[in-house]
Amino acid sequence: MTNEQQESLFQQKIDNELRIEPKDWMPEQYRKTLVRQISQHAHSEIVGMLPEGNWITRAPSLRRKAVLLAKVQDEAGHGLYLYSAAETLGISRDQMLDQLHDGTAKYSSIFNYPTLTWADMGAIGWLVDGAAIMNQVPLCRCSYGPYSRAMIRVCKEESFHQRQGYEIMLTLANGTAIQKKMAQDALNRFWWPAIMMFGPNDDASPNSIQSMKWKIKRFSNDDLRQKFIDVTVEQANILGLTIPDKDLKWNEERGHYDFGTINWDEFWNVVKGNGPCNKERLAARKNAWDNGAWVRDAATAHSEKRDAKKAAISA
Ligand code: FAQ
Repeated sequence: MTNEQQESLFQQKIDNELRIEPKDWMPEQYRKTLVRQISQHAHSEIVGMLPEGNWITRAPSLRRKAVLLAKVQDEAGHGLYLYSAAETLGISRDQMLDQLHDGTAKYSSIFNYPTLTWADMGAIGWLVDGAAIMNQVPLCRCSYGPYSRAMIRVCKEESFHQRQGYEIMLTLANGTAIQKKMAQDALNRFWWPAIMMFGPNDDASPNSIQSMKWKIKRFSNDDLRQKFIDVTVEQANILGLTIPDKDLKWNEERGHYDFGTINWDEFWNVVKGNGPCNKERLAARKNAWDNGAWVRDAATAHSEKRDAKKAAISA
């Protein structure tokens, strides 16, 4: 079969909503796109543990601490499912982590902002996990089998995360004047970075057209951003908080909210490594990797010893 025939069969499979599995033939660019997206997604989950990890020891009650701890552990789990899904494409976890540590792989811009108050745990759950769900539910139907299956469990857990954040915001918004102010301040700081999570506008998104043809992405960056804004405005109204966008207005004709201009200079600055916490986040990850070297070495030595014992018994 020629390469063109293989490509055409591959596209037919995708058009017919069949899943592509690890051992199936796939174009090299499809494999590369998935490695890029899935590994960046995995890195986002584990770097995303850091801003919240910062608050585990300072959660205001035992209940809040237990819930936050469970959420952060879920994020570690998401990272592991996603690294495993990417490994089925022929890249090792060590290679992916090298790419994170040397800055060649990206992770979500949102995790380069600091978490200054407890209300930030509410804003992250409500807005960041809310945006993550909007982006990730369609990924449950991604054409690549291992990624789509991993996303089903991730999304179930993300919806618990979103609710824990919203509940924190609801409690603060109905609390004292100072608590409400704290919630508003967190919304002010996280709103724009959260809507940047969806990536550049469609006309500045080099990967979208091909990724949509391959059904890796089902919706464009702008479509998902709009959906997120439309549902979140209503949630902010229930909280009695104000979204920090003076241009936010219902557009009857479009059936959507119009919103203000996103500061793309800020976005690209953060993506390029110059956000408020990029250096701190990367240093924390590298440190964790170096400090964990003895655990990886011990596990490898144990497994070699076990294999050697088995081999000696069967000899
Ligand atoms: N940050 O052509 P596109 C979470 C890059 S998980 C940094 O539109 P694409 C859970 C993009 O990589 C959050 N870089 O790219 C949680 C590309 O660069 P490259 C992560 C960004 O891939 C919650 C370039 O810009 N979610 O939050 C960003 O088609 C709370 C051009 O962009 C995922 O990873 C950004 N925001 O669309 C954890 C979901 N946006 O690679 C802890 C899966 C774009 O060519 C606490 N990923 N870039 O050098 C996706 O859906 C897609 O990859 C997009 C980007 C939509 C993120």
